[in-house]
Amino acid sequence: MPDSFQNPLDDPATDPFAVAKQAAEQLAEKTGVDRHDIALTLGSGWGRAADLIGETTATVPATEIVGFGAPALAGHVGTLRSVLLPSGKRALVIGARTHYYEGHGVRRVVHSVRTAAAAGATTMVLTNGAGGIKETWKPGTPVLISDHINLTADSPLEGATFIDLTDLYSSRLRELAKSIEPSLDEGVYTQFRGPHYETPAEVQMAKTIGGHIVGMSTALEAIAARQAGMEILGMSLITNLAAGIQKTPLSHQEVIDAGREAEPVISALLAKIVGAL
Ligand code: 8IG
Repeated sequence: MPDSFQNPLDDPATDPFAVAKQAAEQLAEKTGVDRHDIALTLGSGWGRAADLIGETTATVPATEIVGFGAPALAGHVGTLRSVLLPSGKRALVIGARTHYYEGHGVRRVVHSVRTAAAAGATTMVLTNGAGGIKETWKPGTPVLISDHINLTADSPLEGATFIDLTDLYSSRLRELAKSIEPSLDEGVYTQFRGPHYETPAEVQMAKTIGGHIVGMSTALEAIAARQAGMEILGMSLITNLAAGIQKTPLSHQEVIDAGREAEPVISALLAKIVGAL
């Protein structure tokens, strides 16, 4: 890698899968766990699930693993945790999401997913905080992602790589989640580039084309997870109604507060679901 690239993923000549393999090796070395079975990306509002799913056996700052950068937001903890589940399975908890809006390119966005796959994970749990288009969803409502619309105009796939995205958010895992919490609703996640929230007109567009949830993550990660052959469970915490659906302007602080308030409940729910995976 030339010295001019701080992160090898930023060098177009680098194979991102080779970097993910190297990252998985470093992770195995630093955690003492050779293989992980399940990986979870915990978005805003979901962080506490890491403490509830099992016993954390190792915590590694993401910056010590190749391909990961420093966290963009102070509230986004940049760690990778290895957790021993009661079932004996090993979970990799990714608290270090790189968002597309950070502008480092899609390779960096999906690096954690590819690292999890290279570490052996066959199930990818993707969670996020998001805006809701359905008026019946109050802030604090957890929702299963049933499908997505990718409005980033980008893809983690490079070159002529054609990957089927049917049943991307596993109907089997959605049914399993609903067997644990029958009141869980489902919706189509629409990934916008951000970091601005949508205009009310854009929210109406998302609604018209079949979206129910608006957010700034997850869809690109899900595509990479499918490419890696993982089974995907996606969940959104509705922290706010999308612009124009709620009558008052969106405030980042309100979003944070709603996430904080819902966190114990939804984290406990996620822990139950993970226990059944
Ligand atoms: I939290 O209303 C959260 N993230 N795009 N729109 C988009 N992302 C979000 C929103 C929202 N709320």
